[in-house]
Amino acid sequence: MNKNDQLFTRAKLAIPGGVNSPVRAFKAVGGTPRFITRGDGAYFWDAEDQRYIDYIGSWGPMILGHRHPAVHAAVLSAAEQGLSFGAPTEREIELAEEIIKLVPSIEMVRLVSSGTEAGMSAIRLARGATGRSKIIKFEGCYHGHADALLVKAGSGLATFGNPTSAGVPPEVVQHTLVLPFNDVEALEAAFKEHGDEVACLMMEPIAGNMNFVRASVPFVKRCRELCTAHGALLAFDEVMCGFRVALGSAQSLYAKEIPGFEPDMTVMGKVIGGGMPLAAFGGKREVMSHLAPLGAVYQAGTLSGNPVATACGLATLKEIQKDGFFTQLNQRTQQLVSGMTAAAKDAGIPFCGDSEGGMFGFFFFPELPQNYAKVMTTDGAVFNRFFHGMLDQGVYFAPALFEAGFVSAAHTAQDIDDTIAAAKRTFATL
Ligand code: KE4
Repeated sequence: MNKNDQLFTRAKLAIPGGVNSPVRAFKAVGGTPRFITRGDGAYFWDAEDQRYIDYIGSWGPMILGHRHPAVHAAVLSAAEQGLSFGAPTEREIELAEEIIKLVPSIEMVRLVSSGTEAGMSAIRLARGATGRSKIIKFEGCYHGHADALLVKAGSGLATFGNPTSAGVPPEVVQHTLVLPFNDVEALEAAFKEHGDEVACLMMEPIAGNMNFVRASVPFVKRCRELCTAHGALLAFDEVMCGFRVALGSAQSLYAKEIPGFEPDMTVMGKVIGGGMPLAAFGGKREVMSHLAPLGAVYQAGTLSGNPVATACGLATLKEIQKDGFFTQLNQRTQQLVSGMTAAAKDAGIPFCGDSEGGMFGFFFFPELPQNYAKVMTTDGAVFNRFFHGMLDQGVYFAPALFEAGFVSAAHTAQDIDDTIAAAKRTFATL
């Protein structure tokens, strides 16, 4: 048994499934998960000291690549001052101000420690602010594992083919309407029947938990109009897209197509923490003012706004604002997707992909799927053979069909070319 096998055997004795988050267990793709010892730039190394080009980036946070000097310097110097105080610090204000500056729809923001916590809190806030109970989410979208949102989630659950989680009592999800993504008709019907009971509609603008499925512009426009018409709050879950697909996040891309478009609330995570436990939810002042200690909606957290995490997040947000950052990241990611698509074509394999900023997805289909039902028809066996073919050549893609991939600023044109060459060789084996 090699070191990864040994570690996995040991891990499974002490930790359920040997992992602290299900998708890491390789259950969907088979084989032994790689136990990572260190990362540097676009790469990380496993317990066998095997190097991989990393296209996970911790599922989004590592947009600068691993061990960015300015980020590590900021984290180490913050740590020198103390790890956590449970009292307000100036850096929390700085990070809040930075998020507000970069995402104009956000007038106030609350920092928390995970995307799940941010999404769960946003739902409670929407319900408290509107006095309503119903929420709308979409099949294939994942907003963290809070009970009310764990219904037909598109991340780990969909990979296990289990549309709802055990342990969620039916009464907890009775207020959660799950609609097909990109389906305006179903949306209209739901609002027609329940519109005035809906507290909020939560959506991933680009569904990275279905690999990579864009909400169409007409669909987003209709979500906005119907929420406005019925007094429901539109919540954009940008935990994955936030500061990843564009500096202004996904909502800035839709605002280019829909004049004046803004969500009422935004949920963020991943990149804003730069790899440390930090997430956030924000929105209009009159909505956010319902939050304790100002208002009646309770929400709290021991490590919320943690001083080391905020230093990491601030240093990360500083770097992504540098000239040309997203232009180059966009180019690199597009180079990857078009190179792989061309290689698949040459091998006669149905394949398509899409990308925005540093986020990408690909499918073994001739054209991009628009919803969860279509994504579910993917041939998982082909995907799994592709995944392992690339892994064996030192290229680490998401170990699950329903996950997006991520390119960092540290990935060079050579890394992309090497990845495409590895894909050529792998396609030939399919
Ligand atoms: P966390 O609680 O994992 O920080 O965030 C939950 C979440 C909320 N919203 C969106 C759009 C998300 O993508 C996520 C988390 N994404 C998964 C990957 N699909 C995290 C990886 C994992 O579960 O291990």
